[in-house]
Amino acid sequence: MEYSEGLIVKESGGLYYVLCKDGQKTACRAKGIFRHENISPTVGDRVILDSSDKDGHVICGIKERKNLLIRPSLANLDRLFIVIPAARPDPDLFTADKLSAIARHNGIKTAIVISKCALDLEKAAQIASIYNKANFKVFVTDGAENIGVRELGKYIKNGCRGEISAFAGASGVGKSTLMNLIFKDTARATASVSEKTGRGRHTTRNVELFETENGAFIADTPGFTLLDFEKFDFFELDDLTGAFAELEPYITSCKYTKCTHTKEEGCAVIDAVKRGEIPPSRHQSYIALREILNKKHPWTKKQ
Ligand SMILES: Nc1nc2c(ncn2[C@@H]2O[C@H](COP(=O)(O)OP(=O)(O)OP(=O)(O)O)[C@@H](O)[C@H]2O)c(=O)[nH]1
Ligand SMILES: [Mg+2]
Ligand SMILES: [Zn+2]
Repeated sequence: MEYSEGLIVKESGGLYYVLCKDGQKTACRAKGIFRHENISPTVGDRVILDSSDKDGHVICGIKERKNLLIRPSLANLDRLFIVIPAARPDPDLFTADKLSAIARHNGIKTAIVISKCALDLEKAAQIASIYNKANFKVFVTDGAENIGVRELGKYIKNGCRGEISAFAGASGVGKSTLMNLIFKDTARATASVSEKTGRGRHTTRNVELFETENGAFIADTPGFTLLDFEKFDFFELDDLTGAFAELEPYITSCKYTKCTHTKEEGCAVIDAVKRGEIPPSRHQSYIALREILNKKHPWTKKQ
């Protein structure tokens, strides 16, 4: 038998595109055993290939994962760039907050990218101030007007070396546009042109990892509208407070041991919201998620 190692950079129609150590990209299938074990090889997985199979290269092993996201579907992610538009479509902060909570729960660093800022500069500044206050690294960009694109590109090229990063966010927020502008020297530009739909939009269909010239991997991902905490087990109610980093110091210092930090008089978190130290929208997202998770497993509900 002959084995080699590689990184899954794309999956399409049951075919995996694996970047091998020698720099070659090969298309291969996965051994049936994964289906039995209910494991799907995923973009970002480091895999073992058996090249002696009669069908050519076959994925026969998946190396231990650091993490696995369902949406976007990615393994071993180090960093997530959450893209929120200033307008068109309307910014959806709750979805962004859900995504940031899932990332934090999985040990993934996050940054916020505000896109299409020129469409509504005031809104862009307002969103930027929310996430700055919540201690996120924030980039304000506009692909059409070429604002902030170089700075974001520099950050990825210099700061994300040896990492796997991804752009994520709702459909149409401008993820692929930013990718194309930042990595115009990669295969990305041609890839997106061929993904045109009948309506002439470049809707991204597959998660795909691209390697920058200095060894950072970054994924463009399909947009989504739903991060359904009722349907998927992203994390449990007990994990919620840890998923909102800026709440943690206040939660630790809250004088009530059984506090839910949602409405209690004298709660340290609520006082911080009132003083303007915690953005209200972030606290609202925390409360909304708490309600969903609380309802989900009523039998484990604390009295
Ligand atoms: N005005 C303006 N339009 C933009 C900007 N960035 C992207 N667009 C437009 O917004 C639309 C969607 O952009 P995409 O880059 O395809 O968005 P996406 O996030 O990749 O969308 P999905 O692949 O469906 O998830 C396209 O028509 C772009 O031309 C921007 O900065 N300003
Ligand atoms: Mg896209
Ligand atoms: Zn409290």
